[in-house]
Amino acid sequence: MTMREQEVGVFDFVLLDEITLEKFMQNLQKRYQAGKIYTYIGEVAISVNPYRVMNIYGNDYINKYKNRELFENPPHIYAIADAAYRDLRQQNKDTCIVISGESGSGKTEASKIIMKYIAAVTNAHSQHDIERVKNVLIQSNTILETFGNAKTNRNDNSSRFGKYMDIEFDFKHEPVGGIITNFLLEKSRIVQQQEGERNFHCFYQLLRGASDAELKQYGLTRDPSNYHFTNQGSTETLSERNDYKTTQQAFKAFGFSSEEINTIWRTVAAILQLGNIEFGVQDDEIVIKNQNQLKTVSKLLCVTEAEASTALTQRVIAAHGDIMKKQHDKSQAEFGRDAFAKAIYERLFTWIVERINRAIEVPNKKLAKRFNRVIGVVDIYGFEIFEKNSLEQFCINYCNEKLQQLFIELVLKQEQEEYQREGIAWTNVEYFNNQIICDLVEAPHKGIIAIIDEACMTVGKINDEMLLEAMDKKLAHHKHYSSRQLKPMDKELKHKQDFRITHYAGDVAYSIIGFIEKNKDTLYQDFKRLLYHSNDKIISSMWPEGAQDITKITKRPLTAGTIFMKSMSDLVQTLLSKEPFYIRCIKPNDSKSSVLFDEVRVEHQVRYLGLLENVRVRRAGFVHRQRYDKFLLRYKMLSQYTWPNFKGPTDRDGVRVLLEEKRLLNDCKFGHTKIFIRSPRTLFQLERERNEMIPNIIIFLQKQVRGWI
Ligand code: AOV
Ligand code: MG
Repeated sequence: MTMREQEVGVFDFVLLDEITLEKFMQNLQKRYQAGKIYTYIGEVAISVNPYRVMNIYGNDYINKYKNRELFENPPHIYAIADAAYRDLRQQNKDTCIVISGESGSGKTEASKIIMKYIAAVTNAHSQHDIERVKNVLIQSNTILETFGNAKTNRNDNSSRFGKYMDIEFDFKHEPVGGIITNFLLEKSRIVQQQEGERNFHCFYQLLRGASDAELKQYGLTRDPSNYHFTNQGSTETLSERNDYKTTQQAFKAFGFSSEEINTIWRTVAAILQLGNIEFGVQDDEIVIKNQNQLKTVSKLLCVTEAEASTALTQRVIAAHGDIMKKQHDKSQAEFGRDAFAKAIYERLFTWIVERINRAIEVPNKKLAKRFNRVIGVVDIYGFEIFEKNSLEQFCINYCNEKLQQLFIELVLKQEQEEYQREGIAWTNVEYFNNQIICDLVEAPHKGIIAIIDEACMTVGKINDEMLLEAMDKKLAHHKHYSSRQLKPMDKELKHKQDFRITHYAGDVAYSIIGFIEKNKDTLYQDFKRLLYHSNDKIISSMWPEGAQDITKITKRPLTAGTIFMKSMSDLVQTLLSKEPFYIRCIKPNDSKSSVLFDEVRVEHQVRYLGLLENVRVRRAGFVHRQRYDKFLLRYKMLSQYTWPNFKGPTDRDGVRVLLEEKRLLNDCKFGHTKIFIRSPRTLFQLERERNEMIPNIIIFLQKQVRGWI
């Protein structure tokens, strides 16, 4: 080990003397403490959240990494972004960058750093359109975070939706557009927040940032504790980077009209006001207790008070062609109000994403034809465990299983394929395959989602407990499933409604309560009709199905679980069609500290992310591989036979001659197009000798320029 390595550790885990968990942890900790937050495993970047502003993302760094090979500079996320962009350019391939890690590990920050890099390295002198696209790609994050992120107990700026973004390039490899796909927004947060958590950022931005006049227009006061939807968890002010003003500026950058901006904030206000509507019972009739509140909500949503009142207190049912009205009881009315609030927000969010997409889509047909390749960036919600875990966490954690599965498949497959393609023999490395957990969730008929769906489709009253019984029956023998009924002595399963999944990243106890309802995601038709008839054209456009004739609605909508499962499968297909790059994020501690390296927490993540296996796979094969021509170009000064130029027939022969002279042949294998080097020492020897030669080379070149040789 060199002096420098003793101080800052090795930059690539494959260079460790021994691949043990202990050595791995030592290296990670050493680097973290030396302020080196990135380390490689081959082409995979490990990133440890620094929880402080790092001075490593400026233009000087961008220039340093631009157009460079991974090993030419210290590890950095810019190097991965550059590799993805270089592959796209040089090999004309679609690429993608998959960022994974648990909640608060730094995925969203990483995705922003990548966007910033790609925007910076693409040609700065090109036409207006390209500048526009670059700007909006970056600005889109501001808007998405305002409406899709919230403070949780794990992360003050936690993504509560999944995001996949394609950045589209034309044949000159300039960005010409983009498209964002969003996955399942955690909308239950609108009506309920756990202790210490907040609603989506936009509510606080509006209350704290809008002018007095605006608030008056919306009938709002500044204090979030006045609103049921913002006073259940925490009402604290975060030192938010994005405030109301920044969001407004981002809207303008996208060319949102003032009408559109007005509708957005008015809708946010309407949701806050809707949450304060209270119901009572008078003479056996359901009534709205605070009529003033109703008046405000109606005004904000541009519907009549009478219609709003009807939709909130009764529903119209079509049975055998007849139309009947049925009064809600109090709990139905409250359920309806909450479902309505969640749905309004979800539609607003989807509308905003579509509106952003319209602004960044490849602008005209001519350009569309020239559009050529994409880089996809995946930033999802990270694996999370809370005090109470429900269907939302179940979906989020399942999504993380899927990405882990992809990593396992591709990182191993890629290696294997490369060795095969190049005609090199190798042995497999053992690893935990989480396919079994994916199956537990998604298998047709016997997976958890299928069992929940079956319960939701069953006519008659099936409650959550009955669903749990059905799950217990079908899954009793599954290694990764357990429940209180099956294991009465298990202390972690506190309630009889709890079941547990042993995820790749740890055990999570879910409460079955609410699963059926959340999966059905019922919203009374009455609300759809109400908003379809809103005088606000934008709001109305979000509810097209409100135009349907009630007697003709027969189709049962897909369940939330099935929609999510399908979107995950689509995402995986999309990623499989691209050349993947990985960033694996690690959370160093649970207290957002910039100095604490919690060994237990980190070790757990290193284990479940399969990082050690990743190093072994990388090592069992070869630490380094490079095309013959490139290899020769880099090291030809090391041999008199190859310097200044190799005169033999092929680059491959040149590489052989060079390695033979250096007595390194034993450590290398010759593939069809690439040279494979087994041990890091060989690579280091070559690099060291090259560094030593460089001064001589400079003198040589100077002499040559002056005509002395
Ligand atoms: P996440 O995306 O992985 O969680 P974030 O990217 O939101 O996590 O990171 C959480 C917080 O850590 C950020 O708000 C920053 O304060 C800090 N942080 C992360 N990366 C960096 C960095 N490179 N430099 C400085 N600070 C950083 V979640 O969305 O919860 O799964 O659903
Ligand atoms: Mg995030």
